[in-house]
Amino acid sequence: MATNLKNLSDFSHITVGSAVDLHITIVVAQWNAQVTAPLLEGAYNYLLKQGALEENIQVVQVPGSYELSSGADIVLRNKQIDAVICIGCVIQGDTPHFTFICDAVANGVTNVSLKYNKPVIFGVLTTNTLEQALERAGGKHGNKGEEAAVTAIQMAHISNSIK
Ligand code: DLZ
Repeated sequence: MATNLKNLSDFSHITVGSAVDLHITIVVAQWNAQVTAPLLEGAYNYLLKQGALEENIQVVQVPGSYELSSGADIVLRNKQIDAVICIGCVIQGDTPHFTFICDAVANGVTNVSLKYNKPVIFGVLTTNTLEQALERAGGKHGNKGEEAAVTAIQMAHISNSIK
């Protein structure tokens, strides 16, 4: 949120805020569904907890993380919404695919966000093992889908407040 700060090192004004008036789309990859399903649940339930209306949350499935940015592009081209959350999980394998997919989705998400001037949140786990991914999808390291929803709400408010 834009604010005039007397103390420039005070970051406490960045709160999560309400999602009551927000329209948010979650684009989720089907690859590694045992990880992306709990991430999706974490994001969706957090939006509801912050007051978002079910009818204002759309979920769009795409095949893999590589397709997340084109999924976000399709959504933003066709719908007036406040933010997109991209959820995926890329797990390191024996071939260089990991690097290609991670680079593509990270750059793609940034580019779509800048193209439409809308928050597009990177809720993609990039891990060495399935175990590490599960630990971050509701396990001992929390749920990164929920964290992506926190960021989406914060960025939507920032975006909507600066005109
Ligand atoms: C092909 C592929 C591989 C090997 N691994 C993953 C992965 O770990 N996580 C993921 O989300 N997607 C993977 N994919 C699928 C690609 O993202 C993409 O769907 C295909 O390459 C088709 O463009």
